[in-house]
This record gives sequence, structure tokens and C-alpha cells, in this order.
Amino acid sequence: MSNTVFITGATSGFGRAAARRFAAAGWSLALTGRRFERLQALQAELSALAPVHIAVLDVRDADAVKKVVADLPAAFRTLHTLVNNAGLALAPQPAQAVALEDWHTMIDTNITGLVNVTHALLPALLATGRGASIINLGSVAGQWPYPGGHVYGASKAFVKQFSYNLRCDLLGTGVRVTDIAPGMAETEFTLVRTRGDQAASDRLYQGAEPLSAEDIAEQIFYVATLPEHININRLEIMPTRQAWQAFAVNRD
Ligand code: NDP
Ligand code: 8X3
Repeated sequence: MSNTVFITGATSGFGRAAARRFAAAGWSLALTGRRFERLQALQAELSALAPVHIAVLDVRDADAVKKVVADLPAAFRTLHTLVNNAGLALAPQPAQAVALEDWHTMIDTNITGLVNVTHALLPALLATGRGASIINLGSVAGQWPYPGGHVYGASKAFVKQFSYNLRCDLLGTGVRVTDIAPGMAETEFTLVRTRGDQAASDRLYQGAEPLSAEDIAEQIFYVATLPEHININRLEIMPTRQAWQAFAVNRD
């Protein structure tokens, strides 16, 4: 029987590219996201390569997460890898200009959603034991501060620390945990962050040779298929053209 991967946010970007990467290797796919038409299209595209189960899921809804997990068909219940990918940034403005609702949406999705899914799938991962993986999508924003990062970066710092702490508790179970922390990658991420401003998204990536969704999917697949005795704790990846700047100083 093939290995099974459960991916959140499979309708776009890293999640969709990861679905394609695992399908190419013949893994069974449990794909979730809020946009049903995209899930359907992906299922139609990948079904020739691998078994594909799709389920509409908003990760913020703990009851819905439990139901999707309970309703997994028998063939998808022996879980090898969870890719906790669903997430978003909103409001690139300074903190003092951001609506509280946007902060709540990021916390509800990137933190609450991620723990909802992890909690619901931990029993299946523990049943698999050795070789199973939880792969969480963090970000460079969880490690390095920048203007406009406010709650987004803080939510990804949670992902990093939660991943490390899970490692401690799962020691001895065989279940691995990795925080994959990409830098600038061209997906629908900036379109979401700017609420649909395609020109702003294009400007950000133009000439920067950003990471692609496929670049990150390859890293996700790499982590999931390492020998069972290897755990990558955190994998931070930037485009060659991206780096840090000096501290900012406010002078009179
Ligand atoms: P995209 O916007 O292309 O994809 C985001 C995915 O998350 C979509 O499939 C979306 O699906 C899903 N999603 C968003 N909210 C929810 C929700 N409430 N419930 C379920 N699914 C949801 O962005 P990326 O592929 O770039 O982002 C994927 C992850 O990687 C995110 O966690 C992001 O923070 C992180 N990341 C992105 C970087 C980048 O530069 N692109 C860099 C570092 C990290 P749908 O709308 O159908 O629900
Ligand atoms: C997304 C990458 O650099 O916009 O997590 O924070 S960045």
C-alpha cells in the first residue's frame, strides 16, 4: 500500500505543488482547502497518478477538522505525513494601522487552524510511528522581524516553537516534526496579503527571482522521504537574492 499524505491548503501555492510532487511519487493524497472547485480540478489532474481524496475544510473550525478526519476513507487513514500548510498574511501596513479582525484571522488560521489539524491527526501519525512526519509551514518571518510583519511573523514564531516542543513530546514515538521556513516565494500569498492587488504582487517579485511553489514542494517531499532516523528540525530557505538589512535607527 502506498504512503498517505494529508495536506491543508492544497488549492494553491505550496500545498498544490506539494500535492503534485507526492502524486508523482505515487503517494495517496488527502487534499483539503476551502475552494471546492480547485480541489476537484486537482483531483481530476492527479487521479491518474495516485489515489486522491478531497475534502472542503476551513482549518479554523475545530469541529469541521474533526469531521474531515473522522470521515477519511479507510484507504487514507494510515497516515505517513501531515503537511500543515494552510495559512495567510494580511495587512502589510504598520501594526497601528491594521484592523483587529485581520490579526484575529491570521491567529485563527496560522495558529488555531494548525493546532486543530495537528491534534486531530496525531493519533493516526502515532499509529504509524517510525517514519511518520509532521511538516509545518513556518516562515522566515517567524525568526526575523520586519516592518508590517506584526501578527503574521508572530504566528510563524508560534509555528517554530510548537514544532520544537512537539519534537520533545514525540521523542521515542518515531514521529518526526519539521518547521519549513521559506522566504520570498511567488504564489497567491501576496495577492491575499494585499487583498487582490495583482500589480503590487508582480512588483514585489519582479527581478527578485523568488522561490517558486515547486521549490518548496521539493523541500517538503525531501523532508518527508528522508531515512526514518533523520529529523530536520527547521529548514530555512531564501532566494539567493534575498537577505537581511541593518537595524533601523530613528534620529532627531
Ligand atoms: P497561497 O495563498 O498560494 O496558498 C495558501 C493556501 O492556504 C491556499 O490553498 C488556501 O486555500 C489555504 N488557506 C488559507 N486560509 C485557510 C483556511 N482558513 N482553511 C483552510 N485553508 C486555508 O500561499 P502559499 O502557498 O505561499 O502559502 C502556504 C503557506 O506557506 C502559508 O502558511 C504561508 O504563510 C506560508 N509561507 C508562504 C511564503 C511565501 O512567500 N509565499 C513564505 C513563507 C511561508 P483556500 O483559500 O482554498 O482555503
Ligand atoms: C512569507 C515570507 O518574507 O513575506 O512568509 O515574510 S515573507
